[in-house]
Amino acid sequence: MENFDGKRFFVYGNGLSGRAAARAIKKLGGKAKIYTDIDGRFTVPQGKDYDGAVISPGIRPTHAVYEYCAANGIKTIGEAEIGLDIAKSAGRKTVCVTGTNGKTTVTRLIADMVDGVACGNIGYPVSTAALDGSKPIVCELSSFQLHNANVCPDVAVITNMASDHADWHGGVENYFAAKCNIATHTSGSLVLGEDIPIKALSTLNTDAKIVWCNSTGICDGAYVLDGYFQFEGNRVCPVDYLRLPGVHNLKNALCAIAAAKTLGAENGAILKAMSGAVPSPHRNEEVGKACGKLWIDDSKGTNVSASLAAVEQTVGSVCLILGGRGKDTDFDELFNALNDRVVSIVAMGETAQAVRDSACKIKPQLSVTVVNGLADAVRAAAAAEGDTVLLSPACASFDEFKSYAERGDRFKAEVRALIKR
Ligand code: UMA
Repeated sequence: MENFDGKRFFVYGNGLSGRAAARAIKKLGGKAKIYTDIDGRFTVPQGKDYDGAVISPGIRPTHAVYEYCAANGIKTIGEAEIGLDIAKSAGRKTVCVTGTNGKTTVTRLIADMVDGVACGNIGYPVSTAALDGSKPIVCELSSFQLHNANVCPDVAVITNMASDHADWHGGVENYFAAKCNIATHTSGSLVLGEDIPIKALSTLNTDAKIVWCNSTGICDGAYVLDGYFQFEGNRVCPVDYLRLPGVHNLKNALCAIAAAKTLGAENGAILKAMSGAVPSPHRNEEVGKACGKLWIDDSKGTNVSASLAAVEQTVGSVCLILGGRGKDTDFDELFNALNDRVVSIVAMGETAQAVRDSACKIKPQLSVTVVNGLADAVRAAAAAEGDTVLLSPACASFDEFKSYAERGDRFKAEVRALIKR
């Protein structure tokens, strides 16, 4: 574990993870001063004799703070890394979960199965969870948290991989490499979900034991057979016990079972977690019926693969609301794979024109309406073709909102206003 005693660190970023890192360093006997951009500009830390720096996950690899650390020989460390070190040195089990989609669902399922604490990218910093409790740590880690972190959990999990955050990482290859970094330093186990293209694993370099998942046949790990979730030749529980809908959730459950069984969880605890699971908010959440249509909030669908999965969950004809802040998003990939039940598109936000151009090129039969923001999108969707209106934008929300949650809440409020009319 990093020795912070008497050491001087600076922390860059005054958000959740920055404040948590500063607190942890101080608790471990070190000194930490927090800096953040002022008026969008890098604030040069005072003094030069730093032993290290903690850079918040939201700060891009191209930010001047990284250049500053490299030029001054200051090593960087992630907040999650500090938290995992604290937990491990207290003898607690650690699980790290990453992937393009399903991270939060899998993290919460594993935490329930092993009676652990869910933390990390879900909004509860790992170092806070490590300092404040004694249960096993089950943390969700984003590619932002993994791109410069040396984590070595007992069990690492990659749920699936598809294109996302290419703009942030400077290319999708770097995004995949960040995800693979979850297992670089672990000699424990690595659970691999079934939807991971080989090319995404090209930088995987690990001594971990691979635990496989398969929803359609036997494998060396977790799989579905004869209506049961099974692990390494033994029945765990009937598939029917899983309360979360859809094939993607079946695959999420397999990843969770593989991790929990690797840590020695009892079948009873797994069964309880599966039957008590509730869908995350803004993830295929039914809002209600208005204007003769069913409205579904999937604001959490912020990349192409998540939005395609959300469409597969729907029934009947669909009006799909797309667009927002792009992440070098490939809309051609989306339209090439889009289910023909989608009959109309409402394109909103910064990427509205790109959505329209791609739709017209690949699926010219679709009716496409371009609008400015979410309120206009709801009005346009009410008048568009489709039995179901699905908000699953395949884009980040930051062009109009602070988070996908705020976007989803606003969508629900607009729909509820329509219901009342
Ligand atoms: N800042 C700068 N310069 C920049 C960017 C940020 O100075 O260029 C400063 C801001 O002024 C602010 C601080 O950095 O003071 C914010 O830091 P942050 O953006 O890293 O946010 P935190 O509040 O520390 O929250 C982070 C994660 N945020 C991001 O990765 C963007 C949270 O994930 C996470 O829950 C939290 O740590 C605890 O681990 C959020 C997220 O959006 C939910 N994650 C992305 C996602 O899920 O898609 C990856």
